[in-house]
Parts: sequence; structure tokens; C-alpha cells
Amino acid sequence: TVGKTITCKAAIAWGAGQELSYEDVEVAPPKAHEVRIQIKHTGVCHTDAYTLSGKDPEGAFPVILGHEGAGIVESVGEGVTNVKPGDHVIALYTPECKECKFCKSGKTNLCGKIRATQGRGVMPDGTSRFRARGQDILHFMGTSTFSQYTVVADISVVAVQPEAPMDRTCLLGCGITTGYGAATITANVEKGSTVAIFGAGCVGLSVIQGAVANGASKIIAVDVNPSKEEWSRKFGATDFVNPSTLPEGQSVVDKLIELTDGGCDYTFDCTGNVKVMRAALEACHKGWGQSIIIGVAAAGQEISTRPFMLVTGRVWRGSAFGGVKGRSQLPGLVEDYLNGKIKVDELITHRKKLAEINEAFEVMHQGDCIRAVVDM
Ligand code: NAD
Ligand code: AHE
Ligand code: ZN
Repeated sequence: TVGKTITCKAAIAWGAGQELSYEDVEVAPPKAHEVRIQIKHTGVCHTDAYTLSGKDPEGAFPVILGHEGAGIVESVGEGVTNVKPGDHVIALYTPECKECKFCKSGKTNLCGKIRATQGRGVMPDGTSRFRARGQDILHFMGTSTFSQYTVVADISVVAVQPEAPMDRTCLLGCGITTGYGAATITANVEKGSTVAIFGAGCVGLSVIQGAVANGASKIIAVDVNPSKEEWSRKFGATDFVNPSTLPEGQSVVDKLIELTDGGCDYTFDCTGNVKVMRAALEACHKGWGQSIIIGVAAAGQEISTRPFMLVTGRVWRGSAFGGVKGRSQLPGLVEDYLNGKIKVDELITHRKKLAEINEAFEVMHQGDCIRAVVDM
């Protein structure tokens, strides 16, 4: 297959709000500094549903979604030195070129090298490697893992331990790494800290794992779904607050301030709801509390608070992919998983075949799904 176009199955999103279509796609061979991957497993993340819904200002169609995938390198283009055919890899929607201003800053995991073309759904040379029904299909987040074969930039892929099971480690391609890293890298929660996590999905539960790893003393999960209490405690939460069952007149902010003697050292939004983001900021301790936004909000949504909240020392921050530099740091997280330090298997509640991927989207909107993993 090296050097040739591969015809395989993919789940194509032809338009916003439509179901994905399971059909043949032609995947062109990788050009210079590109890698063709046989995807073995992919998770379905809330962000895939968000872009499919049409609420993502960067969303464009037709497109092959998916950004939480693990697979095996099939072939590489000219000049690729970081991976070789046969390597087990995880696709990186946050690439790491190691040479741009961002990568060299030591201040962020964001990489500037290919962000513009990635956002337009094309490879760094401005073209697509996917064709179906006689037309070009766009790439998504530089990964497009809802295809049995995909092509990514070489800076958007990392080789990991071959003994790590790909039907689980695919989740380190987004949700788990995002939450765990937000707590351990972006916030770098100190030992003894008080932490509140709004939204106990895959991302929020992984923030809880990170807060536990860093030795937080009080870890409060906040969710409107009562079934998330058991989930949160299983991952290490010490307290659970359901905002919809608080007594009349008590807000979730009041409740968190009461539980923490004045406010939390760290809070995390893992919902994407801008009202929740405000509550998360206002539940921070005066003088130093930091609130980290992880959730992705729809086009047109804006956050607000009284500037006084910041004047008096609270800090509003954000985190993408948990602040993790994929090529440098993801193998370490896979190692932590293999050593039992990071829970991954426990977050998988559903499994589907690629042909059934629409069911994975359906279950995601039900309360009992943490992550659905798709077997390609
Ligand atoms: P999820 O849907 O599984 O979890 C969200 C949780 O929030 C659910 O348990 C839900 O009951 C709860 N919730 C909803 N409204 C609430 C409210 N008003 N108050 C309290 N809880 C509420 O989603 P997920 O996969 O865990 O992702 C969470 C968010 O993070 C999404 O917005 C996703 O797009 C985003 N995300 C961001 C990054 C990043 O790099 N920044 C990476 C992955 C996901
Ligand atoms: N395209 C959206 C923003 C989407 C977004 O914020 N994506 C996160 C990752 S979510 C993973 O599930 C991210 O990494 N953002 C950084 C970046 O460079 O995109 C919009 O609003 O335009
Ligand atoms: Zn994601």
C-alpha cells in the first residue's frame, strides 16, 4: 500500500446536524513530513458533537471528525524521522514542532506551526488527503480519526509503548489527558489545596484524578446529574454538590465558599457552559484562587463577571489538552497508565463498531455514558 491511495471506510460528516455516513473514502499517501496511520480505536469526545452540531465557528463540511485516536503507522512521507511504519501511535490535535515561538517559549503547549491550516481543515500544504463521492473531504483538528486510515502532519503524532492497549490509550488522545494535565500541569495544584470540579464527565473525572495525584485535601465535584456522585467519589472526590438540589436561596458559589472556608484554591470548568464558568471563578478564594476553563462554549457565547472578582486576586485561566506537550509528554502518561497511576479503563462505558458510530453520539447525550470507544 506504500505510495498508493487506500480505499477504506470512514464516518463522514456531510453537513452540520446530520448523522455521520459510513462509507468508502480514498486516502492519499502521505506527502513530505506527513504520516499515514491505520487507526485502530478512537474515542468520541464532546467536541466532535459540538463541531457536528454546527456551533463551532471553525466547523466546515464535509469533514471527517475524530481526534481521540490510536493506531499503527502504515507509511511515512519524505523527511519523517520521529515515527516509522509499524509504530503504535496516538494522534495529536495539539501538535508539537519543538521549533516555533510557542514550542520554544516554555510557557505553553500550544504550537503555532500548522494551526492556521489545521483550523481550515487541510494539511499544511493547503490540500486534503481525503476524497469521497468524487470530492475532497476536509480534515478535522489535524487528526480525523473517524477513518480507518488517516494522514496527519509528522508533528501531530507520537509513538507510544507497543504493549499499551490501543482500545484504551486512544482516550489519552484527548479527554483523560486534558483533565489530568489541567490539574497537574496547567494549575499544578499544590498539596493540601481545595479544588472544585464543575462537570464530572471524562474530562472532569480526570481532573479529579490529577488533583488526587497532586495531593489536594478537598476535592469537590459539582454536577447536575446525581449519578455522577458515585463516579466522582470512585475517582477520589471527597465531596459532591448537586446545584439543582441546594436549599432555596443558596447558590453553588455560596455552598463551595462554605465548604472551603472562604473559597477554593482551584476550580475547573468541564461543562462548556458560560454561566458555570462564572460560578467557577466566583467560587475561588479571594487573593489567590485560580479558575481554569476547559469546557468549549458555542459560537457567540461570552463569559462575564464583575472585574472586582479579578481585582481582588482571583485568576481566570484556560487549558487546551491539559497543557500537555504531546510528543514530549504523552509517552510518560501512557507509562503512568501502564503502572496503574492513571485510570483509563474505568472511563470506558460503551463500545461500538465504526459502522455504529452514530450510536456512540447518541449515548454520549445520555447521562450514563462517560466515554464510548469505537473499534475501527
Ligand atoms: P461530558 O458531557 O461527558 O461531561 C460534562 C458534565 O457536565 C456532565 O456530567 C454534565 O452532567 C455536567 N453538567 C452539565 N451542565 C452542568 C451544570 N450546569 N452544572 C454542573 N454540571 C453540569 O463532557 P466531557 O467529554 O467531559 O467534556 C467536557 C467539556 O470539555 C466539553 O465542553 C468539551 O468540549 C470540553 N473539552 C475541552 C478540551 C480542551 O482541551 N480544552 C478537551 C476535551 C474536552
Ligand atoms: N474551534 C473552536 C474551539 C475548539 C477548542 O477550544 N478546542 C480545544 C480542544 S477541545 C478538545 O476536545 C483546543 O485545544 N483549543 C485550542 C486550539 O488551538 O484550537 C472555536 O471556538 O473556534
Ligand atoms: Zn476532545
